[in-house]
Amino acid sequence: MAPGTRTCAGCGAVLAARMLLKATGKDVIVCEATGCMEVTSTQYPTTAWKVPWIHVLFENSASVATGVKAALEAQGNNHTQVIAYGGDGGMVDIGFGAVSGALERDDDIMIITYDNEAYANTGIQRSGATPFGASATTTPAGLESQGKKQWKKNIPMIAVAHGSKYVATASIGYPQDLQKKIKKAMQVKGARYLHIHAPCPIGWAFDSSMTIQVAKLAVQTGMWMLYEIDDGAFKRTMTPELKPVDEYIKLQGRFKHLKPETIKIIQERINASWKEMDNLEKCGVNLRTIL
Ligand SMILES: Cc1ncc(C[n+]2csc(CCOP(=O)(O)OP(=O)(O)O)c2C)c(N)n1
Repeated sequence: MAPGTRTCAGCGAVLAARMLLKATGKDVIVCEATGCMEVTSTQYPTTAWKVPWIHVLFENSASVATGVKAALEAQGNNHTQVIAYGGDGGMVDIGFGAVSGALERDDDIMIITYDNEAYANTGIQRSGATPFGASATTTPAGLESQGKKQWKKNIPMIAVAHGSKYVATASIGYPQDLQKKIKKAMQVKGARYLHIHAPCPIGWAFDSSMTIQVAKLAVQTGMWMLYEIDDGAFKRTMTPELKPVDEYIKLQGRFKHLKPETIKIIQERINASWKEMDNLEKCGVNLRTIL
């Protein structure tokens, strides 16, 4: 990824792309859905991508990646990694049918979501990955609405339920963990799924100097949990002593309307998931087998 993109100051998504490519090296083809990382990186006739990159529709990056992989195989090329890449709107919602198809067929591609928790480039509309309570332009906080009413959609677990051999969550706040997971995923044949949490200063309303701090706090409070599911075996890759979620929430304008009782609901949900993850690790259930 070349410097000089037109991303906003403090953009987490461009860091995700940079960290990803540092881990993969140059023998990759990226098939990217429309979204922030496309509009900011490829103003005609320039490009910030130093690897082959294809702009595809909002809804079909995984299908295009499958086709590219098939074409490479027909040419006898079995070394180039093909990546289906997109934001949460493109991968978790509108392109999810294509993602699901590739996972179910076990196509030999890496499917990667950079998750800025909104349809950011079109004006911060809520997506399936927007967290509960967050204000977005389609779930605004005000007298009639208290932000998003639903919880964040859990695509990593849905990917495992498709039988994916390697699924992981990552964060731009922890680059080494992220890159280790990318490298590991590259060794696996079949459809692999990685979900990278990438804070967005504009959409989440925090100062652009705080992107990494916000990313780290998401993990340290349990709002975003780092784990991998390797051949069905679930393992957290970071188990911090969880800080109160308020420390994460209070930094962001999208949550500023939340009342203490709503923050309590979020905290309880985090505590419950964390406990279930403890149980999952202790009992050693194979998720590929049971889901
Ligand atoms: C079928 C279709 N619907 C809507 C759009 C308009 N559109 C382009 S990008 C985008 C939002 C992308 O959101 P996301 O995938 O989360 O990526 P981000 O912008 O946050 O990086 C939308 C709604 C489109 N290009 N195609």
